[in-house]
Parts: sequence; structure tokens; C-alpha cells
Amino acid sequence: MANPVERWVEEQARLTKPDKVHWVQGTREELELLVEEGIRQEKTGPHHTFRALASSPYPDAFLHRSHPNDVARTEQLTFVCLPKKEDAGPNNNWMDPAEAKGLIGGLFDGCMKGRTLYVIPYMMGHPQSPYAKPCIQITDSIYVVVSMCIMTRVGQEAIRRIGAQENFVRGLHSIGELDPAKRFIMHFPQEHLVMSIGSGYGGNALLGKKCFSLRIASYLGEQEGWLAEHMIIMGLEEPGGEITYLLGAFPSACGKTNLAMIEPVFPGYKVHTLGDDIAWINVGPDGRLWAINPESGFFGVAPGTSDKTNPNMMRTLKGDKFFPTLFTNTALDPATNSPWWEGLGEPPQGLLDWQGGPWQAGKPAAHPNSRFTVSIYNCPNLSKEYDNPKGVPISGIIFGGRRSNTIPLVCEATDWEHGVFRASTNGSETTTAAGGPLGVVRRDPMAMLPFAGYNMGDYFAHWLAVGQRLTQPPKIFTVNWFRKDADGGFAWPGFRDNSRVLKWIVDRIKGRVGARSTPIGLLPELQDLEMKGLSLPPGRLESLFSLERGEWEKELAEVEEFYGKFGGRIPQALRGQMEKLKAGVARL
Ligand code: GTP
Ligand code: SPV
Ligand code: MN
Repeated sequence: MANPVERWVEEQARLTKPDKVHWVQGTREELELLVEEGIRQEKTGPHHTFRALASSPYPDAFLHRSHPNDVARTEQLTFVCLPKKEDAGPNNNWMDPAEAKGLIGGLFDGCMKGRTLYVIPYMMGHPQSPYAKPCIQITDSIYVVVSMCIMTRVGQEAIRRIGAQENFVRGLHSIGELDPAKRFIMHFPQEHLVMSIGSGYGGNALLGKKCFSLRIASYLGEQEGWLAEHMIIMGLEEPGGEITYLLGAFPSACGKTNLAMIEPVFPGYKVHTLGDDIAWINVGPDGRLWAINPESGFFGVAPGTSDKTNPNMMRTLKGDKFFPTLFTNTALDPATNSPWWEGLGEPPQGLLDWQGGPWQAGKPAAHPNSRFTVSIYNCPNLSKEYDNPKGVPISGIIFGGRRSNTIPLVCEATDWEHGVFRASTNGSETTTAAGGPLGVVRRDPMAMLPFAGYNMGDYFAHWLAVGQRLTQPPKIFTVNWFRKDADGGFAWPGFRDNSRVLKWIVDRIKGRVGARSTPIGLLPELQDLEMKGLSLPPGRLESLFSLERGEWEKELAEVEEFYGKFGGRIPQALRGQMEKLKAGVARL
């Protein structure tokens, strides 16, 4: 008798009607054949797949040009389908599960005619980890298959782990017609099921990533007592060799990948990277938080990545361990057959833009949300704990956003509850990582607004409940690398200089330095910040910590409006924190 995975695949094949079914094994040889097939499709088919960058400085690299309407997550077409609308919350688009299945089932009917249906068995997390989850994704896109082989642990182990379980994690994906009018990303948290059609873009199509590891996993986490978060995991090593593990949550395109791989500016300090986008966090038997990265690759923003800003990523991209590296929607320098993007210096002569046409000065050459997909095993400073099934113990959590004003460079919360409150008020100016208007501040609590798979009021309550179980809670910090000066430029150099802030954070965790109490939290004494080798204009450092009453009154009003959408689902403790902050801001 067929096992549950075979039965489910047969059902989906009856619905989607592919010419062929291919079970992906995840071996090197198979990956090479798939890439070759992708290169053939590029030359012959309607869907762009791969072009080899054979002679480029990036070994084993391939360029993918997407459909021009398919370059980012489409939040307005993303739904959480729980039986009750209130349980999805105002933070999600909602559709009744039966209605959603009817709608999207109609689009899947016959959508793979003439195509191959690929079955991808994969693990999120190390197969030996008690926190790992076995999953199956179906897709008709070779680009998605190859991306999944880089980003997750693909192989038979997942099928073995699923065994006779009926309720395994399932993702059904088709690029459909790449028509935004027929594009939907539907989540059914109770069934551990995602159905996605009409897009080949990362967060819409690699269903192990945001769809499962955040939206569905956050829902499971609430039921099972753990957290699935949009966070980096890093270890900061100090002179002497002691390593402190930190988590960091920032909205899309706000600096996670850069921070996760940072090369500190002062000697003796070193960062060990564990993850750049997603963390699964459990309360350990020792009362500490322990985090794993369920992914095995980076799907990172290309523009701005350079030897100056992120040398470790440049080395990662030039690495050559087992997996190919994909570049999506970057520009192409035909002379060297290399990908190119803004931030790499002077544009070369004869540059082709992300759509393959001659680049015109003044227009973006690479799409602003162009990305690379690369194996984490290429990372030269990958933590030796990366494959530890238990994960790493966490001493600090950092929350940040892209804010031109109001939010200081760094601030420490007074305790867990205050930290959860500050994180719940997190805001950020929007970027190109999601479709929609750019540069407007939106509230993005814990950087999870687009990714919490249930009502965010309940999500805050869950954070508070997790805190209750910690005997050694991590310290919580907020940071802002993006404050602007009067001329509209960034007031803080950012990137590698952010290590100065990390050093203060670790000094606080170790109790080596004091801090100054303010209405919003604890700010550094300026002399405790390591500033050697960085000269800022006079008054600049002070300005990075200035608290303006008018700005904070606006902030409070916006947070109140945001909280208002959740009504009684906002925990009382956070309302109490809000009243305290209000009283404090009145004294500024
Ligand atoms: P996702 O993959 O979308 O989740 O993004 P991410 O949070 O990993 O962001 P990433 O590190 O890729 O950075 C996104 C953009 O922010 C890039 O263009 C970076 O160059 C820029 N950036 C990163 N860190 C800094 C910083 O410290 N200061 C400034 N000004 N820009 C930064
Ligand atoms: C993000 O948008 O936060 C990303 C890229 O990390 S995606 O995988 O598309 O979500
Ligand atoms: Mn992300």
C-alpha cells in the first residue's frame, strides 16, 4: 500500500496533470542534470530559468531572470486560512479554508500540463535535531527545485522521518501562468499545508522558507510552546575566545544578512554565523533560550553587498562547496560573464540590466530586490555549532528597523516584558522586498508583521508566556542603523561599524558597563562605546541618542493606532507598558 506521501503526491498529480513526475533525491549528479535542463529551458521555453556564468569569478554560478512582474513577495495575495477570521487577526489577509481551497484548487486544475511535477522531500533543521521538521514540496519550477536544494536539506531522510504520519508538512506550488491576477499564497496552518500559485519568487515559492518556517511554524510554536522568528543567529567571539550568542530581528531588507556575517572593526573580535533569516527558538531544560537555523542557505539581497560592506558574503559567493550559487535579477557584465549590482563600484561597459537589455544610466542595473541563493556551507565564518542539533544558547536579542528618526542607535530594555513591549512597537520604513509603497513607516512587531501565521495579539501573549518559563532570560535591545542627519544622509556609517554596538551589547550582557536610565529604556554612557578608528562630526554621536518629545508623541500615537486594530487581544501587560511610556514621554 502506498505511504501517506505517495498518496498525497498521487492526488496532487491527478489535480495538476503533469506529463511527468520526478522525485528529487538531492544528489550532486541530479542537481547538475537539473541545472542543465534549466539552461535548456532558458534557450527554448517561455519561462526563463538559468544562464551559466561559467567564466565568472563566481564558480558554479547561474543567473536567473524572473518575469518582470515577479520580483518580490506579494503580501496582498498572501492569506492565512483559519476557520475564524479573528484567529488570523488584522495582521493577515484571511479567507475561509474551504473557500480558499475551492478558489486555488480551480487554478491548480491542469496547471502542470506539458510540465514535470517535482517532488522535493526536505528537512527544516538538522535531521538529528529534536526541533527539525520533515516536509514535502511539490513544484513545477526547476529554479525552485535548485533553490530548495541550496536552502534546505533535501533527501530521503525526510520521507523516512514522515513514515506513516498523515499530517506532515505539505507545500503545493506551481508557477502557473505567472499572472498576478491568478497569484495566491494560501496557508492552512491546521493542516500544515501551503498552496502557492503564480509566482516563482523566493518567499512566495520556496515554501520551506517564510510560508512554512515562519507562518505555519509560528502557529505550531504557539501550540507547542516555542517561537519561530524572522531572526539571524550569530556568535560574537571576544579576545580570549569566549563566544556570546545573539539573535537579531529586522524587517526584510533591513540588514540581517549583513549583521549576521559582520567582520568586527576591532582586532580580537570575530563573528560566527549561524543564520541570516529564520530562527526556531525553544526553552531548554536549563531555563535558557536555545536557537537553531532551520535553513541551510542564504537568500540574500545583492545590491549593496561588496568587499567593503560584507567581505564574508563575497567570500561565500565565491566559495565552491557542493552546491551551485544562483543570482536572480542581478545585472550581467557580458565581457566577464559575471553578475553585477549597485555597490560593486563603477558599472562596467556594455552592462546588461536585470531584464537582459542594455543598461541605461540613471536606471537600476540590478533589480533593487535582486538576490543570491548560496549554500551556508560556503560561509568562511560559519559557526562550528551550526550543525549542532541542540542549537546555541542565547544571551541577547536585538530588534531593529529602518527609521530616519526617533529611534536611537541602541537601547536596552529593562526586562523581558519591557523588551517584548518595545519589540511589539517596532516600526520600519518599507523597502522593495515586498510589493507596495516604499519608504513609509509601518509597524512591524518583531519584524514578523508579514510572517506571523496567527493573530498578532495572541503572538505577543505567547512571547510573554515564553518569558515566564525562562530562568535566565536573554537581555533585549533595540537598534537603528538608519537614522538620518539634517542633510538626509545616514548619520551612522553602519555595516562593519555596527560591531561597535554589538560590543556594547555584549559588555552589558556581561555586566561590564553601566547604562543611563531614560523613559524609553537604558542608553549607553557614550564613553562606553568603542569609537577608536571612527571619527564622526562633532555632536553626531550625541545626536544618534537624542530623544525628541515631538517624535515620541507621534510614535506613541502610531503604536496606539496599531494596537487599536487588535482590540482586546493585546495583552494587559503591554497596555500597562504603554501607559508607563506615555508618562515618560510627557517628561522628555
Ligand atoms: P531579507 O533577506 O529581505 O530578510 O533582508 P536582510 O534583513 O537580510 O537585509 P540585508 O542585510 O540584505 O540588507 C538589505 C539592505 O540594507 C542592503 O542594501 C544593505 O546594503 C543595507 N544595509 C545593511 N546594513 C546596513 C547598515 O548598517 N546601514 C545602512 N545604511 N544600510 C545597511
Ligand atoms: C524577506 O523578504 O524577508 C526575505 C526574502 O528574506 S523572502 O524569502 O522572499 O521572504
Ligand atoms: Mn527575510
